[in-house]
Amino acid sequence: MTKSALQIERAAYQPKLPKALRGAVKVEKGNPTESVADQDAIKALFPNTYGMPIIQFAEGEAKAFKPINVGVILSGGQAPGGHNVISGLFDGIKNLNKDSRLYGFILGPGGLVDHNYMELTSDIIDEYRNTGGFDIIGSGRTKLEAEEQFEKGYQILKQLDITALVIIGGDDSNTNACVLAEYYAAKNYGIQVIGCPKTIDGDLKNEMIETSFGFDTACKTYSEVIGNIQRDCNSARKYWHFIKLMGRSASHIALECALQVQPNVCIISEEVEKENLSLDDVVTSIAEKVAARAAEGNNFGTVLIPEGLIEFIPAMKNLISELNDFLAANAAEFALIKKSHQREYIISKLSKANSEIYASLPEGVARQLTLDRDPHGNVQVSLIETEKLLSDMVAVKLAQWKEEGKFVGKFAAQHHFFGYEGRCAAPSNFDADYCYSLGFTASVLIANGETGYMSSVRNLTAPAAEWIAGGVPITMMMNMERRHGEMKPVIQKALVKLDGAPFKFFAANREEWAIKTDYVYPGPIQYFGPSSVCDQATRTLQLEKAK
Ligand code: FBP
Repeated sequence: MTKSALQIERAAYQPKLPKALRGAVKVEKGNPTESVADQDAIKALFPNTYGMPIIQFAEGEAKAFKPINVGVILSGGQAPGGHNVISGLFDGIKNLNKDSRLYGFILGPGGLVDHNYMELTSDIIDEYRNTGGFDIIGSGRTKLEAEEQFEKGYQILKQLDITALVIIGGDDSNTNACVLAEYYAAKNYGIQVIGCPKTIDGDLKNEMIETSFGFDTACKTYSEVIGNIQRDCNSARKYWHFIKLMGRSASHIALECALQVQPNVCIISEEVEKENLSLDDVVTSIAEKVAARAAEGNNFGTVLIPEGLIEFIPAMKNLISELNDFLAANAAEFALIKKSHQREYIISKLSKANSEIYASLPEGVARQLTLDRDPHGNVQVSLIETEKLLSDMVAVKLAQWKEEGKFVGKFAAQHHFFGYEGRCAAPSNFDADYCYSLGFTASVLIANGETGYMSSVRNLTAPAAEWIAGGVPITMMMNMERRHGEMKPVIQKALVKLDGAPFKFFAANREEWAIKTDYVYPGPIQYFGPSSVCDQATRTLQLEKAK
């Protein structure tokens, strides 16, 4: 395999571990825990894995461990650092006993069900240390929920003498991990299941999980490119750039990028929902900024749009929710309707209010809303061109204002969607260290016989040596939500908190950023050089922790 100069240098990077993981480890257990909501329902569904204590590791005395065979799955969307979780896990189980073995299931949870696997030896692991991507074994979005899938998984685990499985994924995938842990515990199969918090979206977080891995690198990658666009737009002074950023539900990515680059406008979906704004309100607020800048002779700017926006506009949310239930219940009939008749068909089936909203949407967006849901029942918001929808509507509004004499400038838009550009970037030092620590932590949880836990590494704005490693019961993060028309136990998504420090900082500065051209150009991620440039956590984490 030909490698770039950076890849060659980067392969030699030794990720930093928390002090407690550098030698023998002692396990400290806290009090019993409760789920974040719907306690009775979650307790009834997870009788074997509910209420377990939080675990923290400290320096301890050396012990001998038998060799263990462990399986690993990469699940869901790619996020920088996944390979380091696997290398941390590999080094961790070899550290317990050099004869331990690691198996990777190919292309996500489907690999477990279909018995598609490979052994991950040290030669393979060494090729992937500190690299981006999930290509070592691939990823997938198969939802593990049927008993038949669990049993098929058990067959191959038993055959390979695997006694622990690590699922590296986001909220949906860790929900899978929890369901599987419960099932294997209930059956007494002797298989532990441990989760690791992955997602560039940053929405798998709570007190014990300060951030999901990949968020740091992805946001730094997008911020570099947005910074470049801002310099271009401040040079040419003729375009408004509408930039949609990934983040299926929460606006953490858009907010973090806004904190890094200081754009003219950044929409935060959670605020749109709270203020009960309509699509027209959002469009008007952008058009007002365009008009205000034009009045000062500045016919250029940047607008950051979170990918999930459409689902947070209350009227659109109702529409999507009815569409989800309708399409789940009538999938076969809908599949038979000709493409050219689908719009009319949907209009005729929805309730009056939703049917009117649906009918008012541009053709393309209406079609995008009926595309297949992902296996977890989510609308694939990455396929909805919100950046174009908003800029088209802003253009119409400004044309109207021009006639009324309220807009004196010119408006020309460029569109961008940043998502895939960052999901497989080479992990920043932060993600390289954090991921390696998460994987290593998973090995220690396994060594201590735990199941139904998520690997947790905290105190992340301190130097890595002071990070706190341990485990948090996955049931603690769960609540009941409607999916595919049914109530299901799922990990509660962490949305942007409007009373949290990152949003407050943004809100306090956004009016100034809107009118002034006060752009910040963060530049590319640096892997070598002063710690102030190479090892900084995200602005979100820094603001959240600066209490
Ligand atoms: P995960 O939640 O699985 O980490 O995926 C996040 C994400 O990158 C979202 O930001 C985006 O909406 C989605 O994946 C796109 O996934 P796909 O390419 O599978 O449609």
